[in-house]
Amino acid sequence: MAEEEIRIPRKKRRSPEEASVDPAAQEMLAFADLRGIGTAFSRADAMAPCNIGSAGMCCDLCGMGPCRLTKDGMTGICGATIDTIQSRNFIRAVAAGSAAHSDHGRDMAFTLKAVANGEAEGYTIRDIAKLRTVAAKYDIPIEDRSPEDIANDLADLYIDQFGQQRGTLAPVLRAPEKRKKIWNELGVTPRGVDREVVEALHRTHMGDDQEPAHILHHAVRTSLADGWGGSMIATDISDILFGTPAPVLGEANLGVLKDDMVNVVVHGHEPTLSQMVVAASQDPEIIAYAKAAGAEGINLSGICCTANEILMRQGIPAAGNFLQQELAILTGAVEAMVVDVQCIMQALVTLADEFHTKIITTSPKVRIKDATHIEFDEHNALSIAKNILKEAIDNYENRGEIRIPDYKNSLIPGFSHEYINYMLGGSYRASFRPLNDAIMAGRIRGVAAIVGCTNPRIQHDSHHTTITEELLKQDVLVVETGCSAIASAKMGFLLGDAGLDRVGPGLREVCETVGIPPVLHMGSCVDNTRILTVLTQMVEEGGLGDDINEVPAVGLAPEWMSEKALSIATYCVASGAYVMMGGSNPVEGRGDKIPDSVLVADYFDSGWEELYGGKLQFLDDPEEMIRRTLDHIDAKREALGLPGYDPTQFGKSGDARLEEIEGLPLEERQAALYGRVPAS
Ligand code: NFS
Ligand code: SF4
Repeated sequence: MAEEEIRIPRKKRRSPEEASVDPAAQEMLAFADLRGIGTAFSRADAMAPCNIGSAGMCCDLCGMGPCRLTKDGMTGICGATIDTIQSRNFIRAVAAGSAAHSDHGRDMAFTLKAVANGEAEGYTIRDIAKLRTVAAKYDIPIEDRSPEDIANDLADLYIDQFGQQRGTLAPVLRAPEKRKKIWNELGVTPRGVDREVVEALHRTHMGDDQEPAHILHHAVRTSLADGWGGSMIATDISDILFGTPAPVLGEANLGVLKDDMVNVVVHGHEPTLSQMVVAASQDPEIIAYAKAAGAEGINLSGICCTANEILMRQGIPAAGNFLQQELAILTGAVEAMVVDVQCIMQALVTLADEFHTKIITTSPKVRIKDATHIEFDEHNALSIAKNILKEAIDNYENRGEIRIPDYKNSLIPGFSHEYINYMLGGSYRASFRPLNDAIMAGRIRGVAAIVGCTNPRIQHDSHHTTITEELLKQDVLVVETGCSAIASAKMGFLLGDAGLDRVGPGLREVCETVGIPPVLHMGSCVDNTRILTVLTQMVEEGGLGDDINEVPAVGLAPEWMSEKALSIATYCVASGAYVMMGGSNPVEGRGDKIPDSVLVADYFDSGWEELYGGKLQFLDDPEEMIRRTLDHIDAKREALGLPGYDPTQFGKSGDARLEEIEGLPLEERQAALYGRVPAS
């Protein structure tokens, strides 16, 4: 096809300020430009996305193709229509995302099994209370049994969820009753994780399922095996082995790297490795080894979701989110970047070649050509972690010139659903009542979950922070995970007092009373299941409807890029949520002239809404996402018969009120505070 017909947009090279809103990232991008070093940002500028593929109009499922459907009414060589092709591409992405999350969950289950049998060096069961709570949900006996015995049974049950052929995935029982009924009636209740993923691949082999709605029906089932299966299992076991998160003080951005220490950055997703690297970095023998090499010690930090795992449990700083993996290396101060699985760019190895950084792959599933491979094995994890750190320390002497941007911000992460429950009600009456009440009274207008990746095709962090900033002003409580949470952390939204002057009056009252930041960091991407749990508990608490789709809440992934994000979006929609994704739209291309064709984008919207009460939209403009978020929240409030949003009612209490009356004479101040002057 001639190039004019493909209409490749010629993109210009962006300045560092256009590429990212983060000053630390800008500084590193300016340095990369100066040195002529390529990054994902410059490569995104140089390579326009294929506008056929990006709109979902390309099929490469068989050797007769790839077939590119560029005109209305065209089909593939086999006759496949555009809606069939888009649905097949979409379910394949969902299957890959679901597989990635779930395989992580499977490895966690094997680790739990090894720990229960005393075969995993260095690991213990840290949260026995959570172990007992989770086991009890599945009727695993807990009374008079050792944690190891309970863990052994739970590990067996969880391992079985992956290969289960019939019946219902065990964690599904934790969904609201009404939701489970919908899934059962529609036939999308997931059976076994592996079964749904394999079936998704089978159905999309050449010449199989070719009815878009039927394909997408199974996309829902596959995604539910992730959200209410593999991911939920991963979160449960991470908490049991490494502790359920509670607020800790942390820091985020490249400024957490230290000029006089051995900097080791862990990047990827699985806490099994990173937790052991944390333990090894505190070992006196390793610290002495680092000192002998002339460093002050070891400075550990994280990138991507592995950063979130150790940040929310140990307060280990986050060097940045997805798009900062290369930028960390550009500082010249990273002795080793230790990676496990997912979201790791191959470009790291070539980039590291320009500096002294060692890229160390550790997963038996992930190797990168020319990287150092030190294979991780949970049976002798601590020794392996120490070896990895020694490699990094040995590399300290090779460090050249360094440039660490002087930008970092403090944050308080660690808002697991258990902690939110506790913080609202205290230990004796832990409950979601105060949260529901605050929403019902209109102090909190609604809840937005802002999650997901950063994407070099969008100004880095800009959508996350624009949307977060505006929703907070509108009294929307924001919960975040993944790279989105790191974006907000860098902007200072994850601090108690620091963020409150940027928050609407009602939400501010709640934050001051409870003592929480206006944005709650709930963990990594697999921890999006914590958000499902919170929504379920809000429903069970009463007053906000009896299913997730009735709660005034939305989900946003404003800078998505990974297939996992599509799986998350789909299971959230199937759970009843309104989900908006920012950036590329994989179902943008439409076969509007094809007789009887189902428009996939419309099906995601009104079709899914009819079935699940949730819907999925792909939008470019963050302002539009904000507008739709508020409209949706207000519509849900109205449907519940709640008072309309009225911020003028609030803000007359707490710190704001004190500030306001501080300058007044004593009597007037007392009158303002107590409504009268107390008798002396
Ligand atoms: Ni989620 Fe985490 Fe980040 Fe996106 Fe990648 S790190 S699992 S996929 S890029 S949020
Ligand atoms: Fe083309 Fe059909 Fe093969 Fe896809 S499955 S590549 S549309 S012939």
